[in-house]
Amino acid sequence: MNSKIKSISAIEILDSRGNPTVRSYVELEDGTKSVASVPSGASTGQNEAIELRDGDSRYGGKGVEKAVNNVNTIISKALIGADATEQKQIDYLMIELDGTENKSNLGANAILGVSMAVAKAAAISSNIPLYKYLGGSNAVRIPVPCMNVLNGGEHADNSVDFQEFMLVPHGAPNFKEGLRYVAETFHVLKAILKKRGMATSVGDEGGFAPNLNSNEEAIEIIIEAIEKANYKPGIDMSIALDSAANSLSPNLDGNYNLLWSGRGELTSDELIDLSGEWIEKYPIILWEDPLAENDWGGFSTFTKKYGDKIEVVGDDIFVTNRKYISKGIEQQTANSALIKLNQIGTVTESIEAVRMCREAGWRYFLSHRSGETEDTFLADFAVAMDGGHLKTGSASRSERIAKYNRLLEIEHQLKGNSEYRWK
Ligand code: 2PG
Ligand code: MG
Repeated sequence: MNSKIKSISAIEILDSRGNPTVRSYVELEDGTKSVASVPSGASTGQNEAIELRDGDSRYGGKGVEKAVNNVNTIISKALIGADATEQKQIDYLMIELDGTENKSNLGANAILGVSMAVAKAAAISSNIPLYKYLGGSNAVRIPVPCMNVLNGGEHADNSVDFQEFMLVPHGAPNFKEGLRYVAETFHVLKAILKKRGMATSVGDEGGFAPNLNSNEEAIEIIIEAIEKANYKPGIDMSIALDSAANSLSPNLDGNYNLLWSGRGELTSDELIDLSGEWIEKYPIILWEDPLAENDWGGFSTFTKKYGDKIEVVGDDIFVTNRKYISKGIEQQTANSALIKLNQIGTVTESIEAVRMCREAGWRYFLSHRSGETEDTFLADFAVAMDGGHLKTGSASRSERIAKYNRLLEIEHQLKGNSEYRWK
């Protein structure tokens, strides 16, 4: 095995929304070849690492030829000869090469594709599955699949305020069964919507996107589906929400507008109280971005009130960045952080964010993006990070299913040595 990097290159491909993204290739001296593709978000936090886009006439300005070119020239030149097993060294070399705080120079899309492809190449060359290569021999826990069956907000053109309504099969005995629980419920939900004459077309993450009168109606229809599928709400499976509250708050502060629910304008405190009523009433187990990214005070109040009952996850507020996660830990802003590889831009920094959460006694929730590809890196990464849960969309759209299928494969390969538990 000679794990020295022989060549690095990239091309422009399309993501699941038909927008350009970066695909990177790494070849090692021993002949190992790997490929990785970069995801892309729609409801992004202000402080995310920068996706470099061309801003010219191609693809409405969304082309990534500049990022591709940065891989093919600057990054490739700097990394040839480096040992692919030195992930941290390679990632920090790219960070240094970029020289900015948000990777705006080379582009987080350029850097992440290489970072992921390097990890894959090192795993292949070492003849170890990626999840074990990144997580060690104790990486045996398959995450509970939080399946986003109903889409709203910026991920669909319907009249639902919250972005994601997820099914969480924490009562299943293993991943295979958990996936079956939620996929069956997804089909029952479709039948219910159909029967009511509602749309069964899907949003960006593969969940249904019907027009509904309120967030409560969305939750209630999902509970009905759980029961009709013969599962017990709160016992076999619960509900997780991502309000993606940035999209409810034009100034990203303490003022909200639940446009579609007919609630009108709400202050941060009013929204927190309303959320509390729903937490009382419904089997909600996790709530992501219940408030907007600049509403740090609201987040802390929310966590103080409900953090002992549910997992409170910060996504846009922390952007997988240790700078913001550490502030959150200090101020008890939440009790969990969403981890998205492309929000920070390297595998190493994502691992460091996970480690920071773990050391603080926080949970961390591994996540895809709404714009995805067929790359299954996330599935292996989630097992490696041992976080106990992940979200990677619904039971439709192959870019989502690919990750679930990879998790089925990992569980199968572990031959009864795998674990499956919510906490
Ligand atoms: C989110 C994500 C993923 P996006 O808000 O958590 O579900 O959406 O990738 O559009 O930021
Ligand atoms: Mg989110």
